[in-house]
Amino acid sequence: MLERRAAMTTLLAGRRDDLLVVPGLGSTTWDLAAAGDDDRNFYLWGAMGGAVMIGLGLALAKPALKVAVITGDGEMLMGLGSLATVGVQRPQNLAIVVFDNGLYGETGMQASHTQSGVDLVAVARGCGIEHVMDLDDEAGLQNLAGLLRTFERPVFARVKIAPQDPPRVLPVKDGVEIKQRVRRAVEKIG
Ligand SMILES: Cc1ncc(C[n+]2csc(CCOP(=O)(O)OP(=O)(O)O)c2C)c(N)n1
Ligand SMILES: [Mg+2]
Repeated sequence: MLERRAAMTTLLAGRRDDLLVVPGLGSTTWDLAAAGDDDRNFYLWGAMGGAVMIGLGLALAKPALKVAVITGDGEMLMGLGSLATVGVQRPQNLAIVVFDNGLYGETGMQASHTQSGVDLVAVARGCGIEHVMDLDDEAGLQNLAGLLRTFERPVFARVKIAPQDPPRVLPVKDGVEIKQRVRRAVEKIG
């Protein structure tokens, strides 16, 4: 199992270039802010279940970007149907990374369905996402970090995350400001 803050830092270490990140609401947003604030971070403060759809829209609208949705298992479970749409649309520039702690962490560590046998990697594969990864160690994480800079077809990765609740690092909360920052970043990339 991996520590969430270290995992996020590893995934974003080095040059990000054209990589836009859409975190899920709650813990992955705090993890992303802790790894370093950046205009290329499209923080979601709400919209549980919407991260993959938002990432898909960005990826389709801006083919020059690479978009990584990095979300939690609870958030992914709420938006499970989005994986079917990704499987059908096959965006070449969308990667989905799920930090799976088997918990609804932000709301008090209640057990999620991934603790009871729901296999998100199998769901993604069943939806037609061919490039899937299931990882729980540093080597796998390094591999995924490299892939996030180079992938050219949809990717789904489940990252097994230890049940921790580190102190929150809160990014900017104003929705208009977040939107404008991301727009600025996207315009720079092309
Ligand atoms: C529609 C909706 N239902 C419930 C919530 C409350 N809520 C916020 S975060 C969260 C848990 C998210 O769990 P997960 O995505 O696994 O993230 P973790 O904190 O475990 O990394 C819940 C239930 C919400 N914000 N919106
Ligand atoms: Mg979780």
